[in-house]
Amino acid sequence: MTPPQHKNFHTSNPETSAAIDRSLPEFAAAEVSDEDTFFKNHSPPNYLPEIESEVEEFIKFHLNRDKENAKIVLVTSGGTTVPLENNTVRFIDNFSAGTRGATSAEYFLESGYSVIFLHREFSLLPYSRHFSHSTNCFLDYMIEKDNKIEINPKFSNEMLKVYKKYHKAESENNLLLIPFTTVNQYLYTLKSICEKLQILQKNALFYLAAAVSDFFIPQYRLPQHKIQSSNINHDGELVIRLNQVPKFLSRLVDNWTNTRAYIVSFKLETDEGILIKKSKSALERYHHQLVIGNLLQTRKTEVVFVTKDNEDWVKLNDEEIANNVEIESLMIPQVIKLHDKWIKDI
Ligand code: 9Z3
Repeated sequence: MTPPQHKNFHTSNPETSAAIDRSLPEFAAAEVSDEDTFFKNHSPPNYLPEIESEVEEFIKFHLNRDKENAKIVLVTSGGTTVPLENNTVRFIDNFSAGTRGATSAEYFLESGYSVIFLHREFSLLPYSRHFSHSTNCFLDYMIEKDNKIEINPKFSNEMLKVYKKYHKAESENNLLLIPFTTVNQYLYTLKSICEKLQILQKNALFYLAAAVSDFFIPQYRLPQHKIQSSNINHDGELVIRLNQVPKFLSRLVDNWTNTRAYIVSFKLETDEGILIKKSKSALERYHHQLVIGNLLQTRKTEVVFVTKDNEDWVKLNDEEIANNVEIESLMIPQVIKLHDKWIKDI
């Protein structure tokens, strides 16, 4: 079976239709604390139907290949933006480069999972991450020889290793890249992919590593045009009011996914003293299977797996750190072990 050809979507430019759309009703200062209200009051990205059919095709392809054993993981990755204007000149963003998501996706692929990679456009991608965001210009990986361009022999061994893995994933149609930029695009696309994956039941795994904004400006309050520097108050300040992004995880667990799916969320903190407590309370609140806690400062060398009964730290030792071992190479086998146990027991 020939793998389907994927289209390229761009999510980073504001949708011009949305940018001039004032037809959305002026909602009475709606309390956007609830997920249903969010979806009622915000329009879906206009490219969503195309993404939905790509996702459907991808799932169909894998079910046709091996109905009983096809395992698909949805990996979310990178930060979401919060536009401050409808015709977006400025937006709020966060630190996430998508390292966790892109690296984890590679280890899932190596372990036989197919991956839907829902990522912030232009953040790190599986495989190309090894070269795309280095401090080298990509042309530094090349040399000119006899008026032809070649890979610099200095890098060719490393590149060949990565290329082989990339080529395997591509030629076997095991990796589907789906982009987002804004928090609205993220939530709509996430909901849609979750619903499509219900058919996989317990063979579906959700690995939610994206750093999703907690606050946003609802569409009914978003200024149409660029905020002017004259928009200041008496104290010379620009005041921006942000609403809370709905806690989508409860809907994801209770409604969007099949109750048999295995769901992993991440908890990010900066204060060591509250990491475990907050991870546990997320687990109790949303009733999913695993929370992986991490601190901003140490996220590349240690994480904690919090389940109903356990707290297990996964840490790189000094030798592993010196040898540039990626913590995801230890995390993903653990996640897979938990997913396998779930599949067996449920
Ligand atoms: C994470 O905690 C990820 O591990 C990181 C990865 C974002 C820290 P990088 O992209 O960083 O490798 O630079 N992701 C989840 C963060 C998050 O927003 N979690 C929510 C929360 O903490 C729950 S869904 O409240």
